[in-house]
Amino acid sequence: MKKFTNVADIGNLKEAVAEALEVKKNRFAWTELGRNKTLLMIFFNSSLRTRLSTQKAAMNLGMNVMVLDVNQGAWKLETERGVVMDGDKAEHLLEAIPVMGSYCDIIGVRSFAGLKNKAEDYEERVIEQFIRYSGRPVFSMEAATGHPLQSFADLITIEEHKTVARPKVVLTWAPHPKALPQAVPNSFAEWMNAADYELVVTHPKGYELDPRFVRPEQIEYDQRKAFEGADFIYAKNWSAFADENYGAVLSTDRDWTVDAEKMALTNNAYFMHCLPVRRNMIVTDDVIESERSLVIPEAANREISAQVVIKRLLENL
Ligand code: AN0
Ligand code: CP
Repeated sequence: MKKFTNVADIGNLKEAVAEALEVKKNRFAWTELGRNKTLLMIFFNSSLRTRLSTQKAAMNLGMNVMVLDVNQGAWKLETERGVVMDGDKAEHLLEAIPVMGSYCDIIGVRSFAGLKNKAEDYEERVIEQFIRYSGRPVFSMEAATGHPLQSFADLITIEEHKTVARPKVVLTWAPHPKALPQAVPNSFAEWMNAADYELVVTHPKGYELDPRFVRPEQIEYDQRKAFEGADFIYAKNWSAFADENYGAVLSTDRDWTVDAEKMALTNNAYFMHCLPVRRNMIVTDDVIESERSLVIPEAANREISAQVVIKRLLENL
């Protein structure tokens, strides 16, 4: 593997899950692979899970790890070419990227969608520049349009808990006070479709995702109807994707909050969320605390998905 930004990069999903379960059983079996190799993790945005699980995964492989929070202590970076840099930005990404690449063997990048310029977000300008100019294999730690390490961990978690070959998985929009990217739902849909599960996506009108990820026939606007017979409920908020209101919060209607009454419509479904989650906006306390909640094992599997990805990048150095 040369880079990891989407499901295609990981190849056969059955093989990837099998490798993940092998890694999970014996995570210190490859400590020689990463010896004297350095991972550089670059964060343009906040993180708890990605920061810790990815660092742990790299340490399991024997690597050295460096973490840079670009917005804390580094020079403010200009990302547009051709700008007269007479403002507050002291350095250009076009120098910063090859410099960062010179100190490491592999680079992980977190760079969220700005939600202001749809073309810029959906062209993945920041991570694509890292891929082009760093001279190193690059993996996404959530970029503008996808969060593949999360979706891979979600897939592992579902494979560990499913009781039928092709479970019904429901991705439900839920309310949140602030505008959030579409990265998590985009990737989740991409990976669930690649795994050939029965995917149903439910959200208020206006929240349709990129049809590259969610086919129109997979949408059910009636949330309660969507929940019927579900084996897994995956909750997430996202902002509007459509050109006319890209990045907007169209609704904060708490009638969409996942609660016990709606969970009772399912096939005793498991509840999933990538975290961080706002309780009693996205999901009620009792549902997230219930024995069917998978949020903690799901987060724990982030170490495993990251270890498989970094392991494959190391194997290809
Ligand atoms: C981010 C998002 O929705 O993309 C990160 C999720 C892993 N969430 C928030 O900013 C709350
Ligand atoms: N799920 C996830 O990526 O969490 P963080 O934003 O805390 O890394």
